[in-house]
This record gives sequence, structure tokens and C-alpha cells, in this order.
Amino acid sequence: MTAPHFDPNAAAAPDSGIFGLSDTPEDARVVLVPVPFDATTSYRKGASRGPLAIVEASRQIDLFDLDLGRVYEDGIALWERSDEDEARLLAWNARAGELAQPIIDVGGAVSAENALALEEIDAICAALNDQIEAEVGALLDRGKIVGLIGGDHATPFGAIAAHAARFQGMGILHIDAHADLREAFEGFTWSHASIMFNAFRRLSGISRIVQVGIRDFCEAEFELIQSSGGRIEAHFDAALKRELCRGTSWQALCERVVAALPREVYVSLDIDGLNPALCPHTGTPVPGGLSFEELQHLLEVLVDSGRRIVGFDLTEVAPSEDAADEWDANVGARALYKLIGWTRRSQRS
Ligand SMILES: [Mn+2]
Repeated sequence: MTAPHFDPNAAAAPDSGIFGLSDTPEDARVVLVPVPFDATTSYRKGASRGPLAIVEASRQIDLFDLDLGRVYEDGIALWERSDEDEARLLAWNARAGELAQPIIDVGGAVSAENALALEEIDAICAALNDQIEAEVGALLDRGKIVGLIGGDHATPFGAIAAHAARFQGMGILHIDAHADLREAFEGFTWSHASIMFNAFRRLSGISRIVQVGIRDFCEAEFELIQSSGGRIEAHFDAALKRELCRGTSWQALCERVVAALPREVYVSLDIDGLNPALCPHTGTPVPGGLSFEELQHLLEVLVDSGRRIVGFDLTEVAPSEDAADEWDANVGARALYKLIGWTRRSQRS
């Protein structure tokens, strides 16, 4: 619970926690797990700085939400891992990033030297996955609502695994510009571009992946969707926009998306699923995508349908190098607040 002196109408204190709150992970209902890792980001780095930038931007958000009310009232806190664990995670990111760069520079070409580096990168990413799965699993077992803040889109694998193990048969609502169904993109087993491939192939607890906003994918990914027997359902951005142009309402389109999902849903939100005007510094921006309001409405339709959001992640928010430009993190923090609000609402009804 928030401290008694906390005033939700006042400006946040500069030393306050996420969203200006003073909750601790022990007493908060919602715990956010930051993963400052972007080792395999292929085009433009920066998502590892996302969690810190989002926390800073989150302090200026008004806590009262017209649709969701007092989103903060049973506590929201950032998970704090031990100094030792945090230092190791940062060292993994530095080491894997350094090993990955020359491979990314040549587009993943295979050589004896690369093969050794790939082996070490895969091992680091596997260790990261185990660490995150343990952290998220322990929080879920304590009854927390858990959201992960990336980092690139490779970071939530452990979080998805922890949820899938506890919510057998859950679906994933995957909002992204990219299908993320590549098998070992550029040779990296745990690439940001492979997160849904890995979830699909490796996690038995997931009944279906429903994708929205997809507008950048290769033919092999398209074929995987086509041959998945409905286990992967893609709502391509072009198709959604064509329907909107022809007069179909966003409400009707959201209902169509949501209809494919089972009762328990994990939401994986890659910020590049939104229009790049809302995330100009993200690693792999693509024209098109959802507006902020379309995202908000999709979550609303999901929850109104009676489905339950069991957990979520927000990835690929990358702040500008220019510290005065906090736009990406500002949008990220607001998207995060909506995710928290709709998740809480879905768990109450
Ligand atoms: Mn992605």
C-alpha cells in the first residue's frame, strides 16, 4: 500500500519510485521487473537504457486515469535484484553486445570465429532467461502481478516461460511491427527477432499467439504463420488499415483480434507496434502501426470481453541520446501505466 502521506494529486518527489510512488516490491500488488539488456539488437541500440528512462519519465504522469481510476492504489513498485545480480546482468549485456557486434556488422555470416562467439552469446542469453524466469516465477508465487520492462524483445522469454508454466493454456497478445518468428536471426538463438518463435516452439503452456500491427516480416515467418494450424494468428497492419479505410470500426477489428484468444492472456507489447512517431528512437522502427488510442482501445476490448491479463511486458523503448528529448520514454511510461491499469481491472472482474 502507498504510504499515508502520499498525495496522488501532487507532483512526484525526485527521489520517488516508479510513477512517483513510494511502494516497495514487498507491499505492492504490481511488481515491474527491469531488464536493461539489448545484446542482439541488430539495427540501433538503446533499449537497455529503457527501464531507467521509463522510470524517470513515469514520475510526471498523472496518476488518476479517466477510464481506470486509481491504478496505483494497491501499489506499483520496481523489482530490485541484488547488487550482485544486477552487476552480473549488466556485465552479460556488455559482453554479449561486444561479441555480437562484429556478427551483426556482417549480417550473421558464419565463420569459425563467429561460431565460438555465437556459442558464448547463446550461453549468456540462456543464463539471462533462467535468471528472469526465476525472478518472475518467485514474484508470481507470492501473488504479484508481474510486468517486465525491457530491454529488447529478447528479454521477456523467461517471464513468458514463468507465466506459461503457471497459466497453462494461456494465449499471447503480441503487439509489434515485426512477427519475431525468425529462427535464430543472424545466428543468435535468443535474438529479439526470435522471441515468438522461441515461445511457440519451446513453451508448451501457450495455446495461441495472436499478433497485431505486424508489418515487417520475411517469407519464412509468413509460412510459419500459415502452417501453424491457427496456433499463430497474425492481424497484419496492412489488413487492419485496409479495413479501417473501408469503414470497419476499430471496435469490430479489436473484437476480431480478441476472439481468437483464450481466457487467460499474456500481453507482449513491443513499442514499435505503435506508430514510430510515438517511438522515434526504437531499435527497428517501421512506418504504420497503432496509435496510442488504438492500443488503449484494444486493451479495453480485451478486458471487456471477460478475458484476464495474467502478465505483460513492454520492450524496445529506447531513449534518445539527447537527454532533453524524453518522448520515447514518456510514451513508454504511459503505455506501461495503461497495461498495469487494464491488467488490474481484468483481475478484479
Ligand atoms: Mn518485437
